[in-house]
Amino acid sequence: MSRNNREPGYRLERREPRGCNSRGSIGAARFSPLNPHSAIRNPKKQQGLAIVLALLVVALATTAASYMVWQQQLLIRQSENLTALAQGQAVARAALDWGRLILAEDGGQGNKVDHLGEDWARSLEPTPVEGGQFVGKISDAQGRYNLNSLTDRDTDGVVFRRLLTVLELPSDLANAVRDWIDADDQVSFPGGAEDLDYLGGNDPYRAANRLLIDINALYRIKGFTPEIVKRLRPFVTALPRGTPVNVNTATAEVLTALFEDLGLDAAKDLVEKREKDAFDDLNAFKERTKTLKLLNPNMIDVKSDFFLLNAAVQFSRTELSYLALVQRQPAGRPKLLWQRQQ
Ligand SMILES: [Ca+2]
Ligand SMILES: [Ca+2]
Repeated sequence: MSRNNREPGYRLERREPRGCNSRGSIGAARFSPLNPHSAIRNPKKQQGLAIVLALLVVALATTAASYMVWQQQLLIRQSENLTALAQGQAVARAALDWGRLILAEDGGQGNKVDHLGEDWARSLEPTPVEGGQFVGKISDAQGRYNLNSLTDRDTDGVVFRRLLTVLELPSDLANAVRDWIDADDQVSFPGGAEDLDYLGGNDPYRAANRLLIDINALYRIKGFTPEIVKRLRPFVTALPRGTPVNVNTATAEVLTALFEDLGLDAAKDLVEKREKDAFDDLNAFKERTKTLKLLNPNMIDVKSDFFLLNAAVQFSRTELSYLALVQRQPAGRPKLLWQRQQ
């Protein structure tokens, strides 16, 4: 038979399988895990492949299990945090209620005077509760200068200007605050500012022309920088109406602002003596300061209607701090004007 006449299957019957030697064994160089025939024909290689696959499965299973455990721990931690937050908020509300009760008790005794020797002024020591603790503090908001008094009681701004001077700040800022609060658009001189001053900037806005709700509004008033607000903040407040300063709770700086000729050192002496012997009424205060020139008799009192309540709560990993402003009522618990988390 000629070479060209051979039938197509002739060479296949004779040819040795690829990768086999003459005795039919499989060459190592030809082994491939993708070639099932090669593994099937070598038990050792098959065993190795199985081990590799088993290790791979174990590794994947371990990774999946670890991920699931991590996810579960995350959910448990989130759940614990939410529970601690809810418990902390409940304790903080209870602490603020405690403050209102203390103030109601003080006000219910025919209250004629508020001073720092009274029960409400004592800070509540850290008090343990199950899973945490809280502290509480009441402070007299009228121990500070109320900026809203610029449209009521301190209408000429003489006391506020003096306070600014005592704090080494520009006294003209007083007119800018008064213009921001007062209803008209007449610019006070010097230092005042109304709509036209605020509409010309890159971020135009108008003067509020109403009482301040929050000290942070100072940032929008002409002339106030973050440094000035920071310096002023411990000595001022914003209450819903004009109020006198309680001379029994005012700081030395605020007391100095009430007089034309009281120096800061003399005011500190006054505060020191006051701590041992509070002013029972305005006459007692006037008697003790009779050699000094009071700037505005409408700006002094010996009792207060507005108080700040602070409650700090630590519960598990959660720490919360709340500040609230309350107004004492003729009877019952003081009215909550606002509260916020700090
Ligand atoms: Ca009192
Ligand atoms: Ca105005």
